[in-house]
Amino acid sequence: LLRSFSQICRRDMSSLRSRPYTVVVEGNIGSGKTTFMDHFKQYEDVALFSEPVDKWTNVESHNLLGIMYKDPKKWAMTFQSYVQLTMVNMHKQRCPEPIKMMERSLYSARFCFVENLYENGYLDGPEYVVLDEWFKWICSNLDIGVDMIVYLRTHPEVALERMKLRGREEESCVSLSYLRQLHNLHEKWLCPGGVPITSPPVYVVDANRSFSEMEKEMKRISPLICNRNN
Ligand code: DGT
Repeated sequence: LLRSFSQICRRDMSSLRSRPYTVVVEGNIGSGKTTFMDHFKQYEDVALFSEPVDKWTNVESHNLLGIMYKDPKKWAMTFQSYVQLTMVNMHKQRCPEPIKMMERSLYSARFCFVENLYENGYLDGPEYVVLDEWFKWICSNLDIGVDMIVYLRTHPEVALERMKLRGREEESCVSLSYLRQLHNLHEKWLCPGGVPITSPPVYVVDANRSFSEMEKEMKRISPLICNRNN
């Protein structure tokens, strides 16, 4: 399945671009995706699409993120099903600007979170298969390709510190071991064998550094995203 990821993105590239140049910002919980994306607010040709956490915490007044963390065995399937819907919506949302920058994607939901919940026994076989069938159908029938991934790579310990500092109530039970598992799945997907995949190109950022140091990195990466000739 991981191998088919490149094919999904390649196939879509040849399909006369029914979508804008799409950059996806990935990284563990607390890796600094929001801060990274904030930097791009200054560019007129970039449209920012933040992760719909507000929807996840309030679907007709149900806090799906909260109940998923409280009782994953009971609610993981419901939550992932909704994440998948909101992510497809984000991939397909109209974007008037030539560059679309998204926080996370359908892919991290599938390759990192769904995988992790299954490996930990929070999703049963039938639930996992149904989510996967939906995922595969979406990939085969909708243009949800990605042109570039920015991977904010952090030590899980650093991610934990930042997450605690932010203090999102739903995440109070998130442990270091959970962040380690998610970190390993991001690595397996984006940097198998320690080397970033090339299709779509993955730009790896050492996001352990302070936010002021990260500013320099953001300035360095901006021209790669904003001044392309395609
Ligand atoms: P940042 O700016 O790097 O600190 O980003 P965060 O931590 O605000 O955003 P993110 O995507 O890492 O996670 C927001 C919350 O939603 C966090 O508790 C993890 C959870 N989450 C995101 N996507 C999924 C998913 O597909 N499945 C599950 N179970 N949780 C998810």
